[in-house]
Order: sequence, then C-alpha cells, then structure tokens
Amino acid sequence: MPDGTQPRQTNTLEPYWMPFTANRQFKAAPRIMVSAKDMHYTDDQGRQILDASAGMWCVNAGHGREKITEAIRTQAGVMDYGPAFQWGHPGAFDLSARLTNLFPGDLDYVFYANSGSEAVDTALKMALAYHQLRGDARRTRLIGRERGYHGVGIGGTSVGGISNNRKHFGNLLAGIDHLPHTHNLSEMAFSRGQPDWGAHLADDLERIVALHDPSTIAAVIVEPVAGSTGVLVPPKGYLEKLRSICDTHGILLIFDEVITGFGRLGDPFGADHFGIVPDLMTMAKGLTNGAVPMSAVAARADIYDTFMQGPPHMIELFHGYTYSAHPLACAAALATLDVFAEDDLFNRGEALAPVWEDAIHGLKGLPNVIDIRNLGMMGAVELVPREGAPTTRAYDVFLKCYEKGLLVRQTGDIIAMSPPLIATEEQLGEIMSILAEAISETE
Ligand code: PXG
Repeated sequence: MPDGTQPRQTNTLEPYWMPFTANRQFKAAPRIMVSAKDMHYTDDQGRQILDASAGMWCVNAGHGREKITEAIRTQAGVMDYGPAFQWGHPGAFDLSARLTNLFPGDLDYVFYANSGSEAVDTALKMALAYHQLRGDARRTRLIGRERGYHGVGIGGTSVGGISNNRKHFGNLLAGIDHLPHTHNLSEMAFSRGQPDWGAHLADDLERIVALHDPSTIAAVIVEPVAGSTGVLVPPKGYLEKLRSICDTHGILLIFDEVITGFGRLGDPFGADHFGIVPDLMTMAKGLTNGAVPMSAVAARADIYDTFMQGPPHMIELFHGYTYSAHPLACAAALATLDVFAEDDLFNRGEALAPVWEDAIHGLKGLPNVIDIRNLGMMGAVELVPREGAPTTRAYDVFLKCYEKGLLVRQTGDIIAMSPPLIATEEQLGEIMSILAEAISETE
C-alpha cells in the first residue's frame, strides 16, 4: 500500500503541477532554489542568485530575517493553530491594533485571509454586503480595470483585466465592467515616476457610471500601481479623479495593495504615497515578509459600523477562512513590523527610490528597449516583441539573467523588478549591469 513516503513516479519533478508555469519547459530545464539569505537565493547548483524581485514582490525586508524566523518558531511551539470563528488568540488582536495604527485615514478595522486572491474576494463581498445592509441592494456592479491583476478567485478573475487569466474560465461573474488601462507608449514612454499625461483616463469612470447608472455600482477596484502586468504607474491626478468620481456617486473605492503595500513605494501603503484613502484596502505578500501566507482587508470605520447593527448574537459577516489570523502568520506579521521599524525600511525605500530610478533609466538606449518605468522601488523594462513570437524575447532575457545570477520577473515582453528594501546601492547597480548584459546579448 502506498503510504506517502515514496515517490510514485520515477521522474520526481513530474507530479508537481506548477502554478503559472510552463510545466513542460520548466521540467526539462528546472530552476530550483534551495536556500535564501538577505538579498540572495542559492540554487541547487550552489550558485548565488541576486534577488531583484523580492521573491514574488513579497520579501520586502530581505530573506531569512532571524527575528521573523524566531517568532514563527516560538509561536509554533506555544500554539500551532487556533480556531478563527468564535475564538481568538492574542496575536490576532495585537497585530490588528498595530496594523490599524499604520493604516491611513479611518481604515480602523482589519479582516484576515491567506492570499491576495482571498483578500480581493473578501473586499468585493464586503462591498456588496455593505450596500445591501444600507438598503441599497441594487448596487451590485463591480468595476475593475484592463490589465489589472486581482488574483485568481472567481471575483478577482472577473474584475481582473488580463486576457490570458480570464479566457479559459467561462463567463465569470456577471455585472462587471472595466476601466481602460493607463498605459500609452506614445504618450508616456520613459517617464520617470508618474507620467504627466493620462489623468483624463479616469473620466471613463463617468462614462461607465452614466451607462449603468450610479445606483447599480457597488465598487471600483484598482491597484494603485498595476504590478503583475508590468508596473503601470498611474498618471499624475488619475487616482485623485477616481476617488472624487467614486465619492460623487456613492461608489466604494478599493485599493488592491497586495504589491504596493509594506514599503514598496517608500511609504507604508500606496494610499499614503498618493495621499488618497480608499474605502477598502487589500494587502498580502509583504505583510509577513512572505514567510507565512497571510493577507488582510482594511476597512473604514463606517463600513464596519454598517455591519454592527443587527442583534448582537448574530454573526455580522458570513465570511472567513479556517486560517484567518493563523497564529504563525500573526507572529510573522508582528515580527515583520518590528523588522521594518528597526531597519527603518519605509524610509529606506523612499531614500533608495531616486537611486533606483537613475539606475533603471540608465538602460535607455539598449537594443529593443521601448520603455522604462518606475515608482518607489518598483520598475519595469519593456522590450519590443519579436515578430510573430511575442513574450519570447523577454523570456530569453529572464533566462540569461538567471544564468548570470539574477532573479527578475517576466510578464509578456516586460521585465519587472522589485528588489528587497534592504538592497545596497551597489546591489542596485549590480542588478542593472547584469540586466543590461542580458538585454544586449539577446537577439
Ligand atoms: N492582487 C494583486 C495586486 C496582486 O499582485 C494578488 C492580488 C493575488 O495574490 P495571491 O497571494 O493570491 O497570489 C496579487 C498577486 C508577478 C506576480 O510576478 C504577481 C502576483 C503573484 C505572483 C506573481 O507579477 N500578484
């Protein structure tokens, strides 16, 4: 009888169905990481790989932070798991007090999930239920944006705007519309920071509102800076316009800060960076420095209060996860906040951002580079697609980078980067010189 101690297949790479991966290509030439410390991974060949993407946008404080590791270890020894519904544990309350202290405006409440996808679906459900509880039950329409990424739940996929992520999965949720994306190469290529052109793209929300009538629209969800689709930086004034149109029409504004949260833009959240308080704000990734899965939704006080109305013995929100506020995740998040404070990482991100900007824009003029964009400690280099073979050029650059000891992300014909905030100026320079070599050597 199989007992799970032995592999069933002789090729032990085969049974793992890898996420968002070209499985056959990968298994023919695998890239296996075996350990990580500070700014580097070590692969199974013993090579050091400089991490220019903070894992997948999550290890903002650098790898293997002893304080975080120790907090997880200690918590596992004290209480491995605590039931989340109708029970609590101290870490969940400590973390909530500290997080809400960090959140901007009156985002005074926090709800926990385990992934960015779950946080997004949670926020969308909160928005729907909020309007219903206020007696405004016709407000069911959700507005996302082209090229938006909000994870892989049915809700997040529906409001998301990346064709490959949508096209295989049927009709998705009904009653969704999308804003246009904000990128335009001819108007904004090689902008440093926020492009001057494009605030008017937010006016499309007025068009959508007029089409469906404001009384039917529950919420608009956007990433303050679109990450997965290749670092699309919002034009100056664009997010302000979205906020004001939402206010005019009683529509909730949701910021998906899964990538932009926890120092990526040199502030705790994108909301701080842009000076705009959303009604709901999702976060994940950097919340625990990637060490334990955890995500959260921050909610404004009046949203929470709207739920706190029926008889007190009634559950107010029929939603949650077995692992909401998992003790190990809470311990990791609390320790992450300590590490951010001790290393002054929010300010460090802000101080490094101009160095990063100069470094990445130094790649202008390399072959096939048609755009470079950056904000905070995010950056992307866009390459002209090969005739008839889109995405292959950036994939080749990505592979060459790996061979030369550099980890970057590839999306379409874009190389996206988000180094840990502990990077030295020399390491930012090293990232760019390896990337420049890889681009120059790629046909
Ligand atoms: N919202 C945003 C804005 C995200 O970036 C999610 C939701 C979903 O999070 P989970 O934890 O369910 O994966 C994300 C995730 C990449 C990349 O390289 C981006 C993400 C995940 C993996 C890779 O662009 N973003």
